[in-house]
Amino acid sequence: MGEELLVYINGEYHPKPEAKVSVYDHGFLYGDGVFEGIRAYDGVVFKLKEHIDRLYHSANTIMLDIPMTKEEMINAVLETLRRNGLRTAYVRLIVTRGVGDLGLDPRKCKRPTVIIIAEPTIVVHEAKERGLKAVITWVRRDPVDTTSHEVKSMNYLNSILAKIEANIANVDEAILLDKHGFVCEGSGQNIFIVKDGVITTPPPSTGALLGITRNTIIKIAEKLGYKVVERNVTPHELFNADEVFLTGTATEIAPVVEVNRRKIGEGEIGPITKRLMEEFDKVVRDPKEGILI
Ligand code: PXG
Repeated sequence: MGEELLVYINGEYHPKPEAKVSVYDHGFLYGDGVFEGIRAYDGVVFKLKEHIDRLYHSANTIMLDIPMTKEEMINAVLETLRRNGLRTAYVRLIVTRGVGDLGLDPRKCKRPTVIIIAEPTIVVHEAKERGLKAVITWVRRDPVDTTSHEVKSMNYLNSILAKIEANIANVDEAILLDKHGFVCEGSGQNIFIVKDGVITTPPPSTGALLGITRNTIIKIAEKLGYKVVERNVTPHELFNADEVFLTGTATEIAPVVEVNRRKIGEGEIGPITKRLMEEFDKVVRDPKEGILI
């Protein structure tokens, strides 16, 4: 199955084994580009418009002129899914500065490279069903560093270093603090804590990405009648929360049951997390919440 997949590169579809970009592409040489991870559920591309908006905002900040309108980009994503016969999928949309020379100067890059990969599945956390173990890593998020925060750029070394820390500690995920020592987010997920029925998530001033799943969860939680607060969270509050969970497009909702060897709550998936997971599962399949393939 995998080898029959078609990958979109600059308007053309290439079989997966032949889907290649130049070593002179500045996305490869410098991480000079932006991307989105998007999911489709049963024919609904969840929050596609929001992902496209974020991609274009990221591109605008790094002065990368995407050579397509948003509408053309949406159609290209939908067409890639159709050509691959996929109704449930994980989509990676990448726009790099394009092919240049070995210097940094982006003026040498005449045309951005647009890539759309659609895979039938992505499993980020096999431990999601039983709850994740996590460690707080030494790697920090810097809220004023555009490459690690508001701009969803191709520079993910901080997140990868954090993930390496999790691997070394033999746990599932890493939690990053901001430069003040407040809890920020996971390597590629936003974080929430639940205490006495109140749901709290760190503000973007910590350097946390304004995740599309984060927004969805806030809306679902409020609709279910929970109080949701955005404020700084200390590691102490994290250790002593009743429930902790991570959210992201790839991860969806992942309960966290242990942080730096401290058991969270009862050490199992909490009732509010469970409730949100059930509701999330319905929302992502709602045609009103996305664009139909
Ligand atoms: N924070 C960061 C730093 C992210 O990269 C999220 C939060 C969640 O955002 P959304 O909009 O998806 O709810 C992300 C998501 C992965 C993976 O394998 C995750 C992301 C990118 C690439 C891979 O989990 N970004």
